[in-house]
Amino acid sequence: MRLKLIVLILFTLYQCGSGVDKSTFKTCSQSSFCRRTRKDLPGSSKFAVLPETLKTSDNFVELDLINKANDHLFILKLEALEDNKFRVQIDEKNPLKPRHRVTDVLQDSVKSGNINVDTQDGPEIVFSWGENKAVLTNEPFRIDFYQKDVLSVSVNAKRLMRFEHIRRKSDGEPTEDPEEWEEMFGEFLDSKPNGPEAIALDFSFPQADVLFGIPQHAETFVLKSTEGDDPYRLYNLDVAYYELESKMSLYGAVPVIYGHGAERSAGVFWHNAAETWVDIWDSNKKGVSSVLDLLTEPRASEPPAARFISESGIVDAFILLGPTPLDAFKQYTDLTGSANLPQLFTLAYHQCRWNYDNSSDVMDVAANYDNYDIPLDTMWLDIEYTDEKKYFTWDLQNFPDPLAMIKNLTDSNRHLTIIIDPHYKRDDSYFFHRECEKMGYYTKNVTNKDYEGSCWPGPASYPDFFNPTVRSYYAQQFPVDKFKTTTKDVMIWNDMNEPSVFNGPEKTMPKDNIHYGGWEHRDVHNMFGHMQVMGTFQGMIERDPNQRPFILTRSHFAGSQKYAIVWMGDNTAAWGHLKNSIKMCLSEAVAGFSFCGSDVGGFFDNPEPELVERWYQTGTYTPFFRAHANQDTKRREPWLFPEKTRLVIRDAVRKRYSYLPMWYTMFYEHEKYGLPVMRPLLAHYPKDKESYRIDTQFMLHDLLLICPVMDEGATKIEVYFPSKDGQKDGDVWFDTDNFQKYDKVGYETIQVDYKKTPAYQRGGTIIPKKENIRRTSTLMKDDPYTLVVCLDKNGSSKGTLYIDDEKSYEYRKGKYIYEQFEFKDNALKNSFATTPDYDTPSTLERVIIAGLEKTPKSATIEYDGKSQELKVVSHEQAVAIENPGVNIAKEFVIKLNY
Ligand code: MIG
Repeated sequence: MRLKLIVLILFTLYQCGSGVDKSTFKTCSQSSFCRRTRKDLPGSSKFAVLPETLKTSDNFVELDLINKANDHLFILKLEALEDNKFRVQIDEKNPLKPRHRVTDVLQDSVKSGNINVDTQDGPEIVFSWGENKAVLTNEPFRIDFYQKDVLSVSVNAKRLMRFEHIRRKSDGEPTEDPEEWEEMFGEFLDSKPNGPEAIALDFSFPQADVLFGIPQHAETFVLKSTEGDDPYRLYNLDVAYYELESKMSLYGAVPVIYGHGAERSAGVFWHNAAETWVDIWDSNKKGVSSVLDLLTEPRASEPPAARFISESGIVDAFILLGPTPLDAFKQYTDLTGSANLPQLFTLAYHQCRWNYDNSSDVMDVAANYDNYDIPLDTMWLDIEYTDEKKYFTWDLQNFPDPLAMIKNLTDSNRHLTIIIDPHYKRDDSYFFHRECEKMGYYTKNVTNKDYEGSCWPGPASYPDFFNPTVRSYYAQQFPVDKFKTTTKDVMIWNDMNEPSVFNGPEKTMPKDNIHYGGWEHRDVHNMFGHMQVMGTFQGMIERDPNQRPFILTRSHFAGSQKYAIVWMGDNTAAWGHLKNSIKMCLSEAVAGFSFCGSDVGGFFDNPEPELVERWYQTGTYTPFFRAHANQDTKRREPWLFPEKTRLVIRDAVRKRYSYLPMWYTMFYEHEKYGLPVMRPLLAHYPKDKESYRIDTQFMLHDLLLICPVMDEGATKIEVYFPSKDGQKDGDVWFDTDNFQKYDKVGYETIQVDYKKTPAYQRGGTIIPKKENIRRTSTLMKDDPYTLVVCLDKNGSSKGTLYIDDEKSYEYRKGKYIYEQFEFKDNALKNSFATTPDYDTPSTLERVIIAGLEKTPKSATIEYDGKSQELKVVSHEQAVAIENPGVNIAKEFVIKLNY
């Protein structure tokens, strides 16, 4: 009883108020290492390279680096990597004890290549690899990276490097900050047994106008200057009621940043999992923004720059030299991986709520989707399905027969996703706890006892997912002979894995907790969730080796995209949060997380119908499309709204389903090529400076330009059509609703009634769709395809289509169809890079062509040596070639007849 009360109080505190509780979380000045590092000012650096120590091997070079203020020695290791990448590592030469190095993030395929030493006498050493050059200045230490002779990234140009060597307290080295050896935050003591061990380094981007990246923040896509403000923080935290336009940390932390300008993009991946703060100096090349700017002297032009400040670990920075934005994004996924092709149904529509109360609630909601003719693929269960928040158990009162309930869903081709959190109830009657305690699987506190925190179940402990044995033990819980109340169709949601600890400092684990290998939580905090999702992934593979796992995770780090997808956590039902969801997903996408979305409708509070309508319409075009709501909100399934709203929701969801072949193809290409699915405009229009700061529009691949309506009461919006050359040369665009053509660059006012979501297909592309919408995506598997051909200014276009069994790993053995389409000289042709090795009954049902100058009289299809006349139906702004009927995996040509 007492326990329930405490949980209730904590919970109420958590839920109360509708604003973030800033006092729960540190500012930079409340964090000793951030505070003292921030006192370093640009100017002089104490670090110098000792050129006579140069050691070369085939794949890397090493040099000693000295801190002239105290003669402490470091090793600088330089490695050239394939495809315009470079790695810079700095560690102590003779550390008192080893410093933490991140593992479990980099792809095995990351290999160093040949590096040449071009010059080594004099004040500089010049290295080259491929088309690139690195110029190392010995004193003060600095490295300039040139891509094809263009200076693209400079390291330590602002002279802000800091490297606190590990020391003994008894050595009494001079202190810079009273809290170097022990730190208080409110009532929380951080014992800091290693003392000060922070590192910092700055990176300048001479070619850039804007910087972006380092999710997860509720901020604009383009990063803002941090002068006079706190740095952006990367420290995974559970922040309820998070505010917009804030540099505070949220649930995920991905330390990759990009600089972009008209000629070039470059990036830096800061491979460090400790708490990190990032200072931003933005470009002062930007235009005049106020009268004051006109009156004041312009500052000397300094390129945009970023300083990474981490509490511990080593300097391990990957320099990504682009030169295009897409090159840089690809270089990042070369290092950290790209998402596996998801099962197709996961790209369809999901319904969640905290909570569906019992089995009949779940089944009723699913049935109502059928009654109201709205497609749905997945129902979700939040924490209340468990027996007293003991994960891997069920509340058998409310869910008396989970298998029957799951069967009810799967019989109608649906799935269930359930939540599994990383905190485990300290209850001796709970097998998972008993076993973890007995086997020593829990994360330890500073006195090396099992760490005990508080979360949903009350007193709880946290498996040490960093330990491979613990991960295997956790993974073993998933197979259905163990987790008997589930089936192989059940997917997994990992929440609260920052980790969230109700009674911990900043609502997370103390930094002096101890993980596998003796590392402090401080060293690895940002990876805790990453290690859990590795375990979940392993468990789902052990459950069914031939089914692609689907995992939603709240906490994430660089590389988590290989295992799980992400969302924006506890957003609010407010217009600003709708807009924010696009900005945040764009930042996630360039940091490897293409499969991303926000709680449709907003988690906290009750949305007005109009907001719900606009959120669903936006959700049509965001990769992860899930409605979700907090416990104390009104029920808000689509049929609980007025009919108008319900029909808007229905249209939005059905539109999503019509585009599923495109989504699936994009995600196949994401796995194959490592490029984001959701893209900022600058990815394709790098020279268009106006487009850089636009983060309320986005592109899907290079196919669609999406301009969702995200303002209350809007009757029109300003759509920006980007330019290819930074001036007047643009693409042509076709409104996806009616194929109206826009051949223009710049802003255009578009009228939007409540039904309208401006979305434009780029001229020059071909998009595969399915137009018979059914109750679930699985039912549409063998349905026929429609190809939407939008012509460019030369009357041609290209596209792709990917098909497989939508579920298994057979595609890795070649069981798939990957098809190219090309329209030119009045004919549409397909071709296959590899012979299709998957049988599909799907045919081609229709070809829509927009942008033709004249309407053809008819069309002729040729395949299998036969030819057949086809009917062409003329619509206002496009023509439709009806029923070609050819199997989609056959080679064909369709010619237009005039
Ligand atoms: O502290 O599981 O972001 O989606 O409904 C709240 C209950 C815990 C936070 C997640 C939210 C989920 C909720 N969880």
